Amino acid sequence: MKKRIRLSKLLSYILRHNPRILHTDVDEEGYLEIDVQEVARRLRKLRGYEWVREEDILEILRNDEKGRFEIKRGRIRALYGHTIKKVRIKYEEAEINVLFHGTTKRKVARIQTEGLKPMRRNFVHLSPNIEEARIVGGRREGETVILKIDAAKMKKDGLKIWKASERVYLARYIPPRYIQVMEEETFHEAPYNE
Ligand code: HQG
Repeated sequence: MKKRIRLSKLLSYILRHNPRILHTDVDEEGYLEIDVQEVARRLRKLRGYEWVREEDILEILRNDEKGRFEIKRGRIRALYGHTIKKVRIKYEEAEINVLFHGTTKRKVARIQTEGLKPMRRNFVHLSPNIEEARIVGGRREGETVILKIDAAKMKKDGLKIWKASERVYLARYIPPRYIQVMEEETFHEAPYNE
């Protein structure tokens, strides 16, 4: 794997799940308690990361194509994906009618009976279009299935959905009645949110 991607994945892991790797913690907004310069210094102590400079981290944070990170006053955070329970980021509410969730075929029956759950993370993660959902589902082994979520109906019923980045939306839980399993033949009906 390329050095840059390796570092990006490590930063995601630290910020979302395990800041203790850098002998520090995140606050309730998800920001790491040490600044980027100190992050670089501590990363260099890890085997395989002796090359990391502050600029390498900044470049990854600023150019991440999925909007994974944010930096404020020299401190960094992940914007979604957390398993750390105390992290409570203030997201804006989503203005979107339809969302998608990419998963694998073997999970579908359970999702249809019990709904979409956050599992180990703090939120259920959703995509604004089918292409994105396909990438998410495709990370896992097995046939990808795309679920269509009626976000407009959820909102009408008082259930909240938030926007974490241009490519990632979040919900606490999606009850089965808002979930529809998509068949390949209906994919051409997209785009839905224009
Ligand atoms: C499934 C990555 C059985 C769910 C991605 C998923 C995303 C259920 C898995 C982001 C279930 C959880 C998050 C139920 C949900 N029964 N299975 N009731 N409810 N599931 O990794 O959405 O590149 O926590 O379908 O691209 O796959 O890292 O969620 O398969 O944006 O930035 O349980 O992480 O972003 O898996 O991925 P995950 P996810 P990054």
